[in-house]
Amino acid sequence: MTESEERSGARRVWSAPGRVNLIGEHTDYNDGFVLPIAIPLAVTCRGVRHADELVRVRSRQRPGEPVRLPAADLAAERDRVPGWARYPLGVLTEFGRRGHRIEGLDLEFDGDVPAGAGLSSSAALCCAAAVALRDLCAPATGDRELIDIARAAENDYVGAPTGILDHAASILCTAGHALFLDVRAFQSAETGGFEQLPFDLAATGLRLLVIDTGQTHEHAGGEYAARRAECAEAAAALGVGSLRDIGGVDQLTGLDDPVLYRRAHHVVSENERVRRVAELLREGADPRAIGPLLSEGHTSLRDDFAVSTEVLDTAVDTAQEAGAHGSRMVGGGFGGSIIALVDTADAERVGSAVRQRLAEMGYDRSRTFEAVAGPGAGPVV
Ligand code: GAF
Repeated sequence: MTESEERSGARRVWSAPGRVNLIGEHTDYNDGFVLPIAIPLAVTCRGVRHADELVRVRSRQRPGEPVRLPAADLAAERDRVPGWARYPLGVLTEFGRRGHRIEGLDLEFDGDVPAGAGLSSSAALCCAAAVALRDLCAPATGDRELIDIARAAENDYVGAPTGILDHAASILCTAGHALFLDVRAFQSAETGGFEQLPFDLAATGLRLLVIDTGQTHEHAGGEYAARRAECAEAAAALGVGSLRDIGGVDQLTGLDDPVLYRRAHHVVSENERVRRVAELLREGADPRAIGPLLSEGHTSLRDDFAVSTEVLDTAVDTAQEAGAHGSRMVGGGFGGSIIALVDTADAERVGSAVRQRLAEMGYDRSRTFEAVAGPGAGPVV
């Protein structure tokens, strides 16, 4: 922004999308593989710098909860700011901690990624703030650092112990592609570690439906952290740094604890599924071939990782019975959304069969939309 724009108060707008993960759940914090696409739901940030030292953040979804405080007090005031504002303020704090001068900012957020739906609304909020802050205050910040800033904001300021899947998806995804991310390779080098794989379902008469069940979840809750701890315990029992180091489920035989065995079995088999789906997309196979792998992923999340719910299981079973090629819960679990890979001709029927079944279970506010792989975060031109 030029000095005259700053004086005239011209605002600019940035946008960061939510995501669905085609496959690869609970693998990111185990140094493994994930395969998300950006969805057409996003958080926008309208921002401008000011000459004073106050930070102001507002959300159109929380009109009664604006925050206004001196930039120097961001860390100290953390417990007094409303929950939603901790995401952008965490990003500001993290930029400041890394030596950037953060002061005199006015940021207004808006968005349509439903909260608690497993579609990464919190990472979209962090990433919208992160790309705005980069352009307003720290233009040399690269994508890798932006992802790390957004993750650190969520882990340290908000207190949700997530991995990097959601932030990486929001920053790195590109339209028409699925993002194949090797988390270990990405985090241990300055370049590489990811690949954009063509993902154009319409061309083959397919659609990816997202059905938000209306059963909401929270990651700051204890179950997500408990699964992380169990994975770390399983890796330690196997004598490896992380479950990524286990090449196949046949190498789990030394793991005697039945719960740790199941957790590790999910992660190791899920990494294998991600690689197989990536390979199918890379070689241009008919995307119907990925359907059974998606459904296997759900069974593994339900039986081995124990993060599904009766509502999610019923939605997935109903989609499969109604003719989906594959279906699974997405995100961390304990509620949220499912995806279903369907022939275009079956989309309406599958969507309404699931919605009707959910309504019978008392979830009458479910919603369905089509996920077309969209662009990642950046300025809105
Ligand atoms: C949540 C987390 F934020 C991600 O880091 C990831 O672990 C996901 O759950 C499960 O794959 O979205």
